[in-house]
Amino acid sequence: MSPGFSGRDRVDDRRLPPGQYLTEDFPVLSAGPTPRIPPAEWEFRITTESGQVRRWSWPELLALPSERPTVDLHCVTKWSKLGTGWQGVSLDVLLAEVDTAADFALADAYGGYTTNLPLADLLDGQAWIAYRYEGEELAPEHGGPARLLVPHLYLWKSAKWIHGLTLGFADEPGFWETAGYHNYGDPWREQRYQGD
Ligand SMILES: Nc1nc2c(c(=O)[nH]1)N[C@H]1C(S)=C(S)[C@@H](COP(=O)(O)O)O[C@H]1N2
Ligand SMILES: [Mo]
Repeated sequence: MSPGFSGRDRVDDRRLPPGQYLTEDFPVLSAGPTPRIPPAEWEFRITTESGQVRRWSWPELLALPSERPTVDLHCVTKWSKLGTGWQGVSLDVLLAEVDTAADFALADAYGGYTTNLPLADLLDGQAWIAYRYEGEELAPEHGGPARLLVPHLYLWKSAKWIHGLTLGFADEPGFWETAGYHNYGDPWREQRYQGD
């Protein structure tokens, strides 16, 4: 049997964006040390364009309705991991509680990491504040206690140790976007670097 002959492999090929390879393990990619945030001190906040701040404590986040998405992950360093299982709160639920007409979001993480996205990419079932992975608490090295999960974009957009979102009308580049990575990062259009 040649590789790629079975139905299963063909399905996997269709789920693999251009230039990516499949991996079974879950690599850790962090630009700095892993912050340790005690849940009692953790909070998630959304700051709107008018300067209003909506905050959720850890128990408040856990009390919100959650979803269990199964998604494919695509890292710009070219590994993809298919069918990963998460639990978290949809950004639709959180953003419904703020009054905004903003076009862009800048996500910021404990430790200082930032990444920017159009607000539309956080809506309509496309993004979560994820706090469980494959039935377990999310490990600190993968962003625990909670991370942003935006699987339709390259994984650098999924800020680990998420702390908040700042909403506005200007698109402010984040950590990797300032360093030359693509502003949007669609893996299916292979938007790795500025100019792709
Ligand atoms: N806070 C923070 N989030 C981050 C990063 C980081 O360095 N700091 N790295 C990003 C990159 S480049 C990738 S590929 C993924 C890696 O997630 P993982 O370590 O869980 O595989 O996290 C993203 N989120
Ligand atoms: Mo990455």
